[in-house]
Parts: sequence; structure tokens; C-alpha cells
Amino acid sequence: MASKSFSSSSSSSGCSPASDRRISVLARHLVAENALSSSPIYASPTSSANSVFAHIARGPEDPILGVTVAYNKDPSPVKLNLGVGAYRTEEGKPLVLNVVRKAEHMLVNDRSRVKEYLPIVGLADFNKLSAKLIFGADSPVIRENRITTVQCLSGTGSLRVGGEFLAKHYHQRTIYIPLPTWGNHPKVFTLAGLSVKTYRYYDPATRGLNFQGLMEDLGSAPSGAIILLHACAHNPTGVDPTPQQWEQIRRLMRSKALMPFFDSAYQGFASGSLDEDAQPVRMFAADGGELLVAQSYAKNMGLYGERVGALSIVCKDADVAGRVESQLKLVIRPMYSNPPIHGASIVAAILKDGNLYNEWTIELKAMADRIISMRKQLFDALHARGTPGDWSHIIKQIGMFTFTGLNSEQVAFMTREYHIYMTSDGRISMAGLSSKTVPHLADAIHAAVTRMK
Ligand code: PLA
Repeated sequence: MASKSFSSSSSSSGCSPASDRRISVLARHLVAENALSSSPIYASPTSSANSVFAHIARGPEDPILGVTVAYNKDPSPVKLNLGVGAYRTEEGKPLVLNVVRKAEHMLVNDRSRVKEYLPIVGLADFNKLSAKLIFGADSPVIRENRITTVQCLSGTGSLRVGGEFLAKHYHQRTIYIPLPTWGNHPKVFTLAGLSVKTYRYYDPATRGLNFQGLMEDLGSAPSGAIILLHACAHNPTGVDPTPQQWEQIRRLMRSKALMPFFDSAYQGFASGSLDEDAQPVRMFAADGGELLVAQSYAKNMGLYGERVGALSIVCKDADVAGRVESQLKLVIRPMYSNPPIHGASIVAAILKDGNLYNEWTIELKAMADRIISMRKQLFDALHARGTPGDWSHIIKQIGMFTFTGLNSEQVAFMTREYHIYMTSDGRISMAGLSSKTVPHLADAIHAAVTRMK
């Protein structure tokens, strides 16, 4: 045997026991390699003919982010990306808020800052300030310390961590999401281990809220079920319940012990006011019941790529909140260990400084106002063209998106003929539009509805 002769020859050469061991390990390794290379079924992933991944089918592009992939490939000079919800200026450029630049400048010049790992739950200041932002500075849940807030990877990561926590520790594993909803919701929650069902939300006939359907579906959900609610600026419909309807939803949910899980991805983008957009969450927090909320700073601070968000879980008392947090850490640690420091430091710097905070609210309001003015301009442009149909929903809907009612063939036509990119459900990101591009979009919609009925 090769190994035997190798080791015996080495020991006879007078080596130490340690080097003997190393040599015999090396010998076993070489023998094993020899055995493998002489085997007829040997296949290396690097050998050109047979990849061990050869059976893998190409996956589909993401329905939202894939729109940008297609847009980037189009050489047309008039192309327009109204797919992903990302704010653009009147010049069609991405915007870094001035207040963000100021905060970054402060951070860069602060020599005391280090790049150590954050704790598993993230930056403490950021967590406290995020809770204050969504629940209000004088909120009883903060005063009574019966809340845990953990920094997560933007809105998506917060939803995923919340979903995983519920799947592990909550007695009901079914989550009801609105129909329709953000396309990633069902995937995030299914992979978190929850079972996903829908409740009626949007009525295509009125292009408004199907309030009766919503109340019936929540009314027949099993006691304790989790209900995903868009805190404001519902994506993709742009249709939110009125404050009175929210109150009825709250009463029904509390009477059936349904667990609210708010997705707050657009605080400040619906009305232009951070406090007003947080009202539904605050209404539920004020009644003493428990709830979850996922916050994102992607849109309202323009920190898309920084991946900064937070998950808060409101509990009955401080003791429960502490234990919930200990379990959230066990969810987070094996997933990504701990969150990134930079984006959270920017947010914390802005939220804790009165002047920066005020400046932020002004810039945020300007973004919200520009979107509202795009709604008016698009509505007027369609009206001027005599485009068949009632387009008043463009000005009634709120937030980043208009759910146009265009069908997938009309959307495909607009992409093919006009190089306008949007999701196939007819959603357009109003934030991607500008005064210069409104006429082009209005021409495309007019052609689509008149030619592709
Ligand atoms: N929740 C809702 C309702 C959203 O619309 C989005 C983003 C998120 C959560 C997640 O955002 P974040 O992880 O970046 O914080 N929706 C976008 C982008 C803007 C996307 O699909 O990723 C959209 O175009 O719908």
C-alpha cells in the first residue's frame, strides 16, 4: 500500500513523531486523490463538459427589479423607467437629500467613529429614534418601555425578521396580506415559514378600497391570525382606508385578537407629513394591544442602497419585550450576524438633531409635493387628449404609485412602442416622472387605451 511504504520510509529516515503524522496525513490525502481520479464517475464542477449545476433552469427576473434590467438594455433615448419606486428629480436624476449629505459629512469628520461590529440588534440610538418616529415622542409604548426595536436590513429585512420570529414563536402561523400587495410580500413570508392568505382590498370597478370585502375577510379570518397592513400609501394601489375606516378595522381586529403587522415603507410620502402618515400605527399602539411594525428609510430619506430599517414589536409589558428581543437576536445572528453601521448612523444623526430633522421634513415634503404635482399634470394631459375613461383615480390615489388600470397587453404595447417601462400590473411610479416626460407618457397611455382595448 502506498501509504504504508510512504510512512515507513519516512520513519526510517529519522523524522520526529510530529512530522511523521503530517507525512502520513499527506499520504492519505494523496491516496484518496488517486482513488478519485481513477474513478470513472469523477466529475469536477470546473471540468468543461458536465457541470454539476447543468440541470438548473434559468429563473425569472423579479417582476419589479427586472423592469430596471430590461430598461437598462434599451438603447432608446426616449426610454422612461416607471417601474421601481425610486424618487427622481425634475431632471430625471436620483436624489441624495441635502440633509443626508450634511450628516455624512459630520460622520466622516468625526475622528472618534470606528468601524467595529454593531450589536446583533443594531445601533441603540437609531433604534430608539426610529421607535419615536413611528409611534410619536410621547407614545405610551415607549414611556412604558414595552417595545423592542431592532435595526434590520431596510423594510424587506425587517419584514423577514418579523416573519421568522412569528413563525417560530407565535401560536398562529397564517398571515393575511391584502390583494393586491407588494409582490415580494408573499415570498418573504412564505420563506420565513408562515402560510400566506389574502384579504380583499382593492375594487377594480371603483379603483378604490373594497372596504366591505376587507371587513368580511378579516371577520372570517381565524382568531389570532396575523394581518399585514400597509401603514400608508398602499403599494401598488395608492388607496388607503380613511381614518374612520382604520378605526373600524382596528376594532374588528382587536375583537378577534388578530395580530397587526404594519409595513411602513412610505412614512411621509403619502401626505408629506411624518406624523399624519403614522396615524394608523399610533391608533393601534394607543389601545394597549400588541403589534409589529417594519420601517424603511429607503424612500423617505432616499437611503435605498444603505439598507436601513427597523422592526419594532410592541408587547404587553417591558418584561415580555425583553424576552422577545432576546429571541429576535437568535433569529438575526445566524442570518446576517449584525446589521451595517453607516446608514443607521446617518439616520440617527438626522433624527437626533433638531435642525437636521427640520431640514429633512422640508425635503421630504418637497418630494411628496412633486409627486402630487405629477399626478395633476398627468391627469390634465390625459384630459387634454380626450383619452377615453375616467382618470380621476390618478389624482385620488396617494403615495409613490398610480395603479392605472392598464392591462398587461397595454403595458407591453407601451414598452414596445414608447419605451416606457412599468410593472405588468399597470402600476406606474409617479416619482419617476417629470414635467418633461408627462406628455410622452400621456401619448403612450392614450395610444394604448385607444388601440389595445
Ligand atoms: N414594503 C413595501 C410596501 C414596498 O413597496 C417596498 C419597496 C418594501 C417594503 C421594501 O423596501 P426596502 O427593503 O427597500 O426598504 N418597494 C419598491 C422596491 C420601492 C422593491 O420592489 O424592492 C417597489 O418598487 O415596489
